[in-house]
Amino acid sequence: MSKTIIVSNRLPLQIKLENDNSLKITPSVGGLATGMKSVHAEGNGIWVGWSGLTEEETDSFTKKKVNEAVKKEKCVAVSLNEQDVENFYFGFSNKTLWPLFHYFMEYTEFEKDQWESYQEVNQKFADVVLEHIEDGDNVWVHDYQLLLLPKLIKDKKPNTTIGFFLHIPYPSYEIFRTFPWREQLLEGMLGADLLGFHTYDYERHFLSSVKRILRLDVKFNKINYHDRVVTVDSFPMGIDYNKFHDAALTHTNQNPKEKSELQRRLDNHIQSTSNAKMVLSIDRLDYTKGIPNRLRAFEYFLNKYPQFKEKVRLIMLAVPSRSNVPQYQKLKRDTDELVGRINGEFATVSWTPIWYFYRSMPFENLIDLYTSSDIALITPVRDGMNLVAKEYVATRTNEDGVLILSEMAGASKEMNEALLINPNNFEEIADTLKQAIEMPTEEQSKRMKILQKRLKRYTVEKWADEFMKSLNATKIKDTVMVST
Ligand code: GDG
Repeated sequence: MSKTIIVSNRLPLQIKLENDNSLKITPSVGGLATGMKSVHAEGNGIWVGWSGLTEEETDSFTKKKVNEAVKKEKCVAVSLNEQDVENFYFGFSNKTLWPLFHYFMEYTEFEKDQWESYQEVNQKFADVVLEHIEDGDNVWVHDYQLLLLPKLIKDKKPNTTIGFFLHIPYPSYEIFRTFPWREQLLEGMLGADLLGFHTYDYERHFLSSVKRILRLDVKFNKINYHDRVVTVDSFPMGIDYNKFHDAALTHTNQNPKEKSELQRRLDNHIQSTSNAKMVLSIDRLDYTKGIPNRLRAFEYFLNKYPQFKEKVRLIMLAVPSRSNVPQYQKLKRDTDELVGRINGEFATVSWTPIWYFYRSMPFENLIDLYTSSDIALITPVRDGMNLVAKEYVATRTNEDGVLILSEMAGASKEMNEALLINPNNFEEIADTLKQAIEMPTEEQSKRMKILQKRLKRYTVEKWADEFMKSLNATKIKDTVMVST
């Protein structure tokens, strides 16, 4: 019986080596893990990825233990050393591909050593996949760390059906053409039978690069490539709607004694400020998320509309991310400084305009934040999709609340009922914030209902299901070649 092999940079498991050398393994609860659950559970399906522990951290005994433990979760670990992690992950993936694909040319490094490491590590992933693959199997590869993997597998096992999904934006041809190893990267991706993107725009940009760089024949969303047809399509990723909605419902009916410390603080704030509006933002501390823009726009808002002083508070959760990459360290310094400056300038004895949390929070606290906030202010300068925007909507069980969303987030393509803004336009953000604060509840509810209906229908499970259906369909259509 054929199976599906899922491949991603990290396994969907948190693996921690405790001080006494024992292992603590907890399954990840993120969106991707949820969406892939049914694909992974089916038959002999396995998930291939890095465990998060380097070879230097694990002696042969521990390595054996890790392998046995992940096997129980139907996972297989790819072994990476410190050098790989430094050059492939922090290097090429996060200093070259991540900034380039998010249009941050000025942050993009083109280092040959790191490119070589990227190729080597993609080969390491391929070797593990090839050890477990049988003719007729499906492989579903995820994200920008593994762009070369489809070809490495296809060359050795032409009878496997390979899908690839990119979780970040695919940039326009004018950006992509600057990449020194552009042909190899495209050919790596074209090893897949189906290439999926979050939006039609990313799909379009990819096809344009293929046409102009490789000069391949493209008809609609099909590419003639050697003796194969590669299909390209968009699959906007959804969320586990019920998980967020149900958690919010339980939360609303919570016994006061069960409330978290954070929720008590939020409640106090609501009482002590006579219902001042709460504006929420949640993101990894990443330069693509538009955090400084948001803070400057909030400062501009307080200056332009002083009537809202003491009447509005921004709660900003910034989750630590890639903190050994210099640009992320700079962003942290800039953010700390901006928050300090704004709070210093506007705070009164009874009011601090920004509550800033630089940490990761447990799921329950995320729900506290989502359900207590009147407005979500999500302003990335580029974002493949942005699931936070969708999660906020799912938790609005009373159908109130307003979502302000950057038009540069993939999610904006499906969320027209949000208030869409250009993240670089301070005035527009400030005016939209005022509009959101003053929006009548009937209008909030009208917009929220439509957004919720759509999210409820196109969940992350549905996303995975549609992708797999399209992947299986490529097997049948394989023989129907596009005329050249
Ligand atoms: C990439 C793309 C694309 C956040 N803080 C905490 C926490 N989170 C959870 C959120 C949400 C997820 O992390 C973040 O997802 P996003 O989609 O917003 O952003 P990226 O991490 O950049 O993800 C993005 C995504 O891949 C999927 O394809 O949408 O465009 O960049 O689910 O809830 N979860 C917990 N504590 C936190 O403090 N528990």
